[in-house]
Amino acid sequence: MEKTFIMVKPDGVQRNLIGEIVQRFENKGYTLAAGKLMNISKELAEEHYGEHKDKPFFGELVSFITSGPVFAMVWEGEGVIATARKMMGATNPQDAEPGTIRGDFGVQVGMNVIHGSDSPESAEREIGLFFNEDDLVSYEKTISKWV
Ligand code: RTP
Ligand code: MG
Repeated sequence: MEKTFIMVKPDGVQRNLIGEIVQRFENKGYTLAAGKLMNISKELAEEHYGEHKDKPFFGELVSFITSGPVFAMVWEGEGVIATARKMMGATNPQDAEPGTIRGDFGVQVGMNVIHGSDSPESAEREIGLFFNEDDLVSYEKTISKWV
């Protein structure tokens, strides 16, 4: 089954949005496969956001994502990679539609509450950076046939 890496960023944790965000993915019909509250090291942050290493905001991005605990998760379900991106909304919360997570909870591009993998390749890479294979729990929800 398709899996994606989702992370509540330090601003989301500080603002008590872990429950809200988990709830949205549960309500949608996706299944939580793994989750942990953790601090990200500078090394992991630089690796995770490696594609942005030459961007002017890279330093700020790494310092923000390491500034406090994040809640890292793996969510599973049909089309979850692309659908999670829609649920998150545009990168800049001021461009994100109301009803999306960033549209409902964010203001600044540098503090946009949530991260989600942007492709199947990113999802596989990011899940591997944050979780071991045996952290992922595989189970069937009896409600699945109704979603
Ligand atoms: P993310 O990787 O965090 O899920 O966000 P994204 O795919 O929507 O956006 P991406 O282009 O990957 O950018 C990664 C993060 O960098 C910060 N950013 N700051 N100051 C700026 O102009 C700027 N542009 C991007 C954002 O926090 C974005 O989430
Ligand atoms: Mg990205």
